[in-house]
Amino acid sequence: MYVIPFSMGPVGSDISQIGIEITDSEYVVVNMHIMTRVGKRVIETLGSDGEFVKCLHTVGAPLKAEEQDARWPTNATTKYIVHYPEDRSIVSYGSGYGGNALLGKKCFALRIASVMAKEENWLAEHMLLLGVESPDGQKNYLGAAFPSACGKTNFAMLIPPKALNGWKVTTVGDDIAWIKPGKDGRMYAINPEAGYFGVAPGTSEKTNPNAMATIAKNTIFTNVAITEDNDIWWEGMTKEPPKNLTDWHGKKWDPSLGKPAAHPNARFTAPAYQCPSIDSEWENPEGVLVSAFIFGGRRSTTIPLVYQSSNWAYGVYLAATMGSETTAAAFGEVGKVRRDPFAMLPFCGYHMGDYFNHWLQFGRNLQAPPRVFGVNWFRKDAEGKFIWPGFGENMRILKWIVQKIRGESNAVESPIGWMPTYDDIDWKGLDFTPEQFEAIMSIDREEWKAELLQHAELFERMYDKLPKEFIFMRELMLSSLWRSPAKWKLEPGTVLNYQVLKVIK
Ligand code: TSX
Ligand code: MN
Repeated sequence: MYVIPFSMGPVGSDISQIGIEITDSEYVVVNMHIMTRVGKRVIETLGSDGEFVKCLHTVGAPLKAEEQDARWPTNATTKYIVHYPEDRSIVSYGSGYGGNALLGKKCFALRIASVMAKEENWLAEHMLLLGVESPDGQKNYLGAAFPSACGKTNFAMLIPPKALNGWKVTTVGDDIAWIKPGKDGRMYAINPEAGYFGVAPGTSEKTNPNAMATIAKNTIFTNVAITEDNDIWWEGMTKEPPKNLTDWHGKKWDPSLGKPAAHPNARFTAPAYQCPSIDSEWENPEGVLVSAFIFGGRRSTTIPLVYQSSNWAYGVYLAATMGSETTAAAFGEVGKVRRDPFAMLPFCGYHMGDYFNHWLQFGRNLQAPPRVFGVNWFRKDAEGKFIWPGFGENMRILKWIVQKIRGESNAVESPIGWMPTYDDIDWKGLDFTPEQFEAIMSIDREEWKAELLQHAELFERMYDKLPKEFIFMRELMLSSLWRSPAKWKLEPGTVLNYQVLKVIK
């Protein structure tokens, strides 16, 4: 067995927490050394209060030879991933899969930490953290939560289009944020991790050049395909697969069988500091000041490209009702909206209703709660084609968001919150027409009535603990929808009647 003392967060930071994992897996040892801060310096910090999260992991009892999986370092048929928030411990049996074996990540930094956070008045969130710098050198940090398969790592490492000269995005984290209130009544966040455990398929020079640079060395690849010259490959890395691949099972890959060469959930484990866009403050023990949250899912209809909630409570509502359309047949019916509140459904260590109340109260206690935005990069046209180019072009939306929180950009009131008009977005270097903008921003009354019915369905499932604010916010939205045009549109240049308030710093 191996004993791994690790710190989630910079060693010695007030926001950081310590864990000790005992495991029988070498795979876990090497991955933990990249994903967390490991070693003697962790044990030395432990002295102050002696508190740590106890993590026990085994891949389990060996199976008969014919039952063995060729690649995954797991041996058992039954898995038990058990969390004990009361005594801050985790026991994981029978799985070598990252989320079940690298116990600092989902088990500790989200499931156990979310319980600690509730008790101690902070937040442990399934969020990326990024910095946005404008040409004048001003910088804002944002947290963003998306369900899986929405491109969180790509967004965290976004490279702005050339035409948006001088705008820069920096990466603090791509998966988890721990957020504490500062003495100044604002929110400060750290990335408790030290590396990226990213999904490999789909990652390429086109979709995420910063990730490709990050994984150029010192990286562990899990369940990828191997090329003739012992390099790695996965679906989406290049347009055409190289010849003579070895698949993730270690067998010669036959493309004619229609099966992927790399496992769809193949991973890279890479040190965060190798990312070209890593933020200068990413290891600041005080954390970074968070001025906004972004929430979004994969939705082909209904949800507009971007909108801002009118206040904190609506922001919590927006995040609580977030959903994503299923893309893989493995998750049941394709194209159905699955609600994933705050992208935390699999990761919250206690009742979701209590969690919503914690968020509502957390914002109420702050002098200046962050602004809250909803986004949807995935709306489709009548032909089923994505309307929005996405990826680096998302910088145009980020620019509007950041200027909005600074009091430098405009918005109009819609039935669901504040929205930019066509004229409020910087279109330099992109051919995107007002008609396309309307197609991606309009609010369809019938679609939204159906949406709100689904919210009611979600609320029913947690009825006894649901914040009563949600009932009234839903009701208010419903009545504004009923009384607005059937197809609510943004009229460019004609409805700019809302005064922009300068935020007092
Ligand atoms: O990560 C994505 N982002 C965020 C990037 C910062 N993806 C990939 C999702 C799977 C992990 C996206 N896919 C995004 C996006 O903004 N948008 C889309 C949809 C899309 C896909 C392809 C094209 C346009 C939109 N265009 C062409 O392929 C040419
Ligand atoms: Mn995640």
